[in-house]
Formats: sequence, structure tokens, C-alpha cells
Amino acid sequence: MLTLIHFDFCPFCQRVRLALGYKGIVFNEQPARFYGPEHFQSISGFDRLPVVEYPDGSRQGESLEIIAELDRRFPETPPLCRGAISDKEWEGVQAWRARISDMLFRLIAPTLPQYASLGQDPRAMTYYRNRMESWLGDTLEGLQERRKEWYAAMEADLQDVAARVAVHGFYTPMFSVADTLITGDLTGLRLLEDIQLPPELTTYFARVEAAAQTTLLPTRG
Ligand SMILES: N[C@@H](CCC(=O)N[C@@H](CS)C(=O)NCC(=O)O)C(=O)O
Repeated sequence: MLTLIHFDFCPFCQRVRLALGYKGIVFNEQPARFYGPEHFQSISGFDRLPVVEYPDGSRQGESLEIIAELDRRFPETPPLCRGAISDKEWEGVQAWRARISDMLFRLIAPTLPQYASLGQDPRAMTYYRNRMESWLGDTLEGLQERRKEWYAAMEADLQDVAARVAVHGFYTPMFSVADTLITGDLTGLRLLEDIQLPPELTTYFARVEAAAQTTLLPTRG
């Protein structure tokens, strides 16, 4: 059976969970702790997660490459890349994602500790804080304080996607790799307590999760 080595809070890992769920591929989950590169190497052979171990023992990293490989390895399952979205539409999604990337990570970095595997684990939080501060140039608290500013800077791009999924149901009329990327990457925004996302997006996330038979939000204790 295929094994997914992942962090439950990680947008890139969530993309792969959505892809596996939508395809109906049964898999073992190996949840990981955010303890740093030596730990990640020891459990997966890679510096970053997600990593998939295939039944033949080979391993692969990089979420979008994994999803493309799932189409190749499981041709009997519904496609997520070729056959589900045109090259032009996929380029459009990636350009959209590149535009929002800076603001997105500033917004979601302070929300992800709501996942107990991160927020309730002091060793993981120490590595996470250092990692985010050196990458994003501010403390989690500083980022949190400026959330309205980051959100305002990406609101028009969110509205564009919200309008599109309201028309098509998914990014295109068929569930595709675009939906795994958009939903995985934006799930941290669903955890922002005093920022209201466009309602079309909230409905869309529920539709994507239903299609993939999974939930991405943290379980509240
Ligand atoms: N481009 C990679 C990015 C994966 C990635 O950055 N994963 C993060 C977790 S959200 C990670 O493993 N970070 C390790 C670190 O920051 O040391 C993908 O799409 O899979």
C-alpha cells in the first residue's frame, strides 16, 4: 500500500491528501512532527514533506510532482492533471498562486499552530517559530497583528477565484490538481478568526473536501 509521510497542518501535504482522497486511493498515513531537517531526513529521506512511498518501495517528494505521478501510476482513477485541466488554465492557477504567495504565508503562518501536532508540541513550535521568523522576517505575533493588511493585499485575487468556482463548481467544471492546490494552500485562511472569506470560497472548500472525502481543518479538542 502507498504511504503518505506528512504534516497535518501543511498546505503542500494537504494537496496530496486531497488528491489521494479524490482518486479513492487507499493509503497509510505516517503523520510527522515538525522537528527539523535531520528528523525529516530520518523519517522520509527528504528535507521537506510531503513524501510518498509507493508499494514498490520508491519514494517521491514535491506535492505537485507526486500528484502528476499518481495520475501515471493509477490510470484507472479519475485524472487530476492532463484530462482534468488544460495547460493554459493550469498556468493561470500557478500565476495566481505566485501572486498571492507572499501575503498568503504571512497570513497563515500564525494560524497553523491551531493544529495540535504543531501548537501543542513545544519542540515543533520552537523549530516552527525560528523557521517562520527567518523566512518571513517577523514574529508570529507581528504577522498576526498585520493580518488585515496582508488580507487586503490579496482580497481581489481571492474574489477572482471565488467568482470562478461559483460558476464552475471547481476551478474548472471537473475536480483537478488546481482544486488541491487552491484548497490546500488557502485552508490556513479558514482559521483566521476575524476575517470573513468570500462565502463562495467557504462553500467551495466544503465541496472539495466532500469530493475528496476528507477534512483538512484541525479537530478542536
Ligand atoms: N515544494 C514543496 C514544498 C514542501 C514544503 O515546503 N513543506 C514544508 C512543510 S509545510 C516543509 O517540509 N518544511 C520543512 C522546513 O521548513 O524545514 C512541495 O510542494 O511539496
